Amino acid sequence: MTLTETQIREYDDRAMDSEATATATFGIGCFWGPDARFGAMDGVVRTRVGYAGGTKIDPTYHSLGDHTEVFQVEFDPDTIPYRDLLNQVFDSHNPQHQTRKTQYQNIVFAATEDQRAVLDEFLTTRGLTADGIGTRIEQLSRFYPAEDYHQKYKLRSVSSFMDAFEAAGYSDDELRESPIAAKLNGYAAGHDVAVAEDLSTPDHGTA
Ligand code: MHO
Repeated sequence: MTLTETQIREYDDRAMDSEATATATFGIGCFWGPDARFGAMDGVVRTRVGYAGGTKIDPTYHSLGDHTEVFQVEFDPDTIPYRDLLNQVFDSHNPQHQTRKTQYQNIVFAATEDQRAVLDEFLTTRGLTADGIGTRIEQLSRFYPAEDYHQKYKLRSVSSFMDAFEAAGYSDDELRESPIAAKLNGYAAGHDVAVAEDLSTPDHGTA
């Protein structure tokens, strides 16, 4: 069976409110992959992809200016502490190296003083310092959400799931912000997800 529109709505109604989650933003290359991988993780409630780190106003995918592809996760810190996210991020790129193309640079945005303190402590345990690595460490000034077709990119290729969101009456904005969509996006990319609902094998037929 595939997910029903009722299951979609119920999952999202049960999910933790945005006021209760913390938010972290990272860039580690093309944003489609980490959007799916981090979305699949227990404790990650919402994800979205976008552009940040530059100065160009209202960047778009084809007119990115000096921005970088980034993904943003809203997470429950009691289930997945910021430190665990950092572990995943630093296991997924080489901090001693930086990509020349600004679009795909490795970048960690410390959103709060707390995040910055955890980051500095984390780097120390890895024998690294913020000043001594290729990875950019910055304050997030502004996050521009990417175009709809980049949001939940892997999920968009599974027509049975997309049909269910359409039946549930989800707009593109709602799909981007949907907690169950974050899980299904990870599932569609082949990651394990802890979702109680019985999921059919993703059918990558016509989208
Ligand atoms: N141009 C690459 C990466 C896309 S990513 C959103 C591709 O089409 O696979 O930069």
